[in-house]
Amino acid sequence: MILPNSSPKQTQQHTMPQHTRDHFLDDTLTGLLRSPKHLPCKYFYDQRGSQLFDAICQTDDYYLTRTETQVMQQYAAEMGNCLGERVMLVEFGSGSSIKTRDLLDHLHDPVAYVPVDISHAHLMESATDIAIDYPEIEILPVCADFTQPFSLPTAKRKPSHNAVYFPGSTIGNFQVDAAQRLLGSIGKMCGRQGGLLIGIDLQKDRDVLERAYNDDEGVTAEFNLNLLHRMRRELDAAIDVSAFEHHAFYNDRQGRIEIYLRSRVDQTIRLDGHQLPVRAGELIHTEYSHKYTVDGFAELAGEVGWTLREVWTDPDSYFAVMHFVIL
Ligand code: AVJ
Repeated sequence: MILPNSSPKQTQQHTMPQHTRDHFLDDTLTGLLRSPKHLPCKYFYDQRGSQLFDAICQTDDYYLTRTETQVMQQYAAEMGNCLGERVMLVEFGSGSSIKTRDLLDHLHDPVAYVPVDISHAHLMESATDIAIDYPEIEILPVCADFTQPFSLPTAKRKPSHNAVYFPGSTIGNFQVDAAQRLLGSIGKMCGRQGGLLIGIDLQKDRDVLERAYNDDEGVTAEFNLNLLHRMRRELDAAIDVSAFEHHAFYNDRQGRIEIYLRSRVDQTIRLDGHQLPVRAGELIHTEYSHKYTVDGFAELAGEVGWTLREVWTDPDSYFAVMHFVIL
């Protein structure tokens, strides 16, 4: 991978992905030996999974990305002002970095942009695209699993402060206690004067939520099932993928969408010498997507040191982008 040489300011930096085959195998085995069975959603995002996620974002039913993008476009200038001068902007789960552009366009003399993503191919592709379009910003891609500690790269110029941009309501994938721990460690990583600009999917009508995770075109189902295909591809697992189906619903007591793979038949998954029986109708949990209220999320973040500065939402209040600071 060669980054374009349009500016001497640009450097390339990327560590190897933390997600070796061994981690995938370990986590998969551990999850399938548990009862109820579970597979971590972070493994959705291989190359195919990342493509499928982008396709989900294009469906009519999945309102999140579209709505968040609208909010970003409408309020990017205000957000840029809030983030302040000479920021080093670190993006968690940068994916294809589409929404980032609105923000980058409105930052004031940014010192560096650090996209962090688990998918190496996706990361380098989008970092290259950004580097072409923003030759004046130092781009420092980091391939990492942001649920694990990683160190920030050093920019050539000294930033006045660090800010994390965490879009996409990805924080919703974490259980509430884990989400809070992650928010706390983001605070530590940012340090003094740290900032956090985070996208949050808000609680709303059940029908709207459930349609978003059961889209008409079946892309979300394909995305979920890709995890099993990936196990076959990368771990040589023996699975009858065609006997599994996508199952997603809103749990309003917990305020979250819950996503499962359900086997239609009794079958045995063979993985790394293990035989893992799956009963007909049994569910394998793959993902939670928590939905918050603005106040509820502000309280959660407040408990680990973040002070809410500003909130931007769409007219239907489907999605919020919230700006926090460390005082
Ligand atoms: C990428 C975490 C925001 O929870 O809505 C989309 C992932 N899963 N459809 C979400 C997802 C199923 C998505 N996030």
